[in-house]
Amino acid sequence: MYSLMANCCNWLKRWRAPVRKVTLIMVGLDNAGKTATVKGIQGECPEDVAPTVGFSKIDLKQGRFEVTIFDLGGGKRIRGIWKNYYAESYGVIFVVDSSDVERMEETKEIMSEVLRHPKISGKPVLVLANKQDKEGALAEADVIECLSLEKLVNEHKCLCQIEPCSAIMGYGKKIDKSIKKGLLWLLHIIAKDFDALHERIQKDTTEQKAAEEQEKRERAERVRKIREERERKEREEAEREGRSISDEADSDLVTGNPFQPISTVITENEKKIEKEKKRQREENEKDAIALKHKPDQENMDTQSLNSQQSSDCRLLESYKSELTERLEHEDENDRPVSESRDSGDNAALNSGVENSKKKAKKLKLKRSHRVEPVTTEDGISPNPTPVAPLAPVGWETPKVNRIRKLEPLGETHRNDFYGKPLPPLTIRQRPNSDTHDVIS
Ligand code: G3D
Ligand code: MG
Repeated sequence: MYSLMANCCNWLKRWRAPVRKVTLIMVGLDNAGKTATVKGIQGECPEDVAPTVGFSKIDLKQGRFEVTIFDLGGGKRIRGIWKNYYAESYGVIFVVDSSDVERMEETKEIMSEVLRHPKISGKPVLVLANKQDKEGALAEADVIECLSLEKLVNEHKCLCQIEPCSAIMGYGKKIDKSIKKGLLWLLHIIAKDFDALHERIQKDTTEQKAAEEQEKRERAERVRKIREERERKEREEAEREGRSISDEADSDLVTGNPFQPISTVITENEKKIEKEKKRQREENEKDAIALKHKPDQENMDTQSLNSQQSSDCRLLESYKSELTERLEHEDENDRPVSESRDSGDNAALNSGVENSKKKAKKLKLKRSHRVEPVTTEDGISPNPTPVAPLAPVGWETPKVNRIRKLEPLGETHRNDFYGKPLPPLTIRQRPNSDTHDVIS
């Protein structure tokens, strides 16, 4: 009855105990049987295993423990990574190939190296004397002797247990009992001193992280210095070869930060445009100055242009004079024959008696449209006799002989004086003239 109650209390204690996460490392020489062992623990067949590159990790649950085992590669070149896992490790599983007597010395050295590391010393160690199924395998006592195990563990204050086993004997529930026994022993020792171990591991991992950060910074600094040195050498080389530094500046522009605020980009563009405008203004001014000092040939061209304009003026004047002549001629025709003979007298006084009021009114209306006669410079005298139809001013007509009756500009007359159709009226814009139409 008493023992039953004690068992119940123990069960309750275990049930109420918190889940503990424990990390273990599995180390030893290559080919010792580490991967085969973890596979067997995990429940996989340990027969077909490949050499471990780096490390492999398994997670398993054992009682109130959540166990993580790091199976670290045992090759000579990879052993350097072991120390990165020491800080977080609660205990060590050291696998020995008991059948490989030749490598016992090497095994001893490696074990010594591991146990004397400050992050391992004082932690529990499980030694698995593996491959006991093989012929010629060293027994437990021989392994202890070959490795000077007692001395080592005492030196480094590590609690130790050695288990002769065979990893390929079975896996899962049928795993070699020695392996299972050894694992339980290790977890038991860890559980006994868990708080102290946990505190140490926390401290060690914090220190290790700080050291890693420091190393990272130092590495970055080393890389920066190497890069600076390389760039300095490249610059010196470029200077020796005579390459310009502006090329490097251009390359800086290209490799500059492309993500700039839009306001900066707009301001820069505006400055560029302003600069370009200024440059163009200066060029125009230069051109204007150069034109002033051009040779006489251009002056001659200008003179010919002016003469052309004066010719147009003369043409216009002749047109005006012709128009005046025509109007006067029409007036004379409208007058009575007696008056037309005596044109020198004051016709207005006499005609008031002889002509009707209607006639006078018509004459007045016509004279209101008259233009004062102008004597042309080239001596062309207006010819009152209608000979040929007048071409519109602006056409290349050298001489005006006859002016047809002036008509309102709004009306388009298709026929000339003789009833022949006229070409369409074109309006020529004179150079430097504000008016669009010479006639207007
Ligand atoms: P390692 O991880 O420590 O490097 P492995 O070693 O687990 O890869 O095993 C290396 C070789 O030893 C494997 O054989 C494996 O089958 C074998 N081995 C592991 N444990 C035992 C054991 O207990 N007995 C015997 N007889 N052999 C074992 P291969 O041929 O695959 O290289
Ligand atoms: Mg392996």
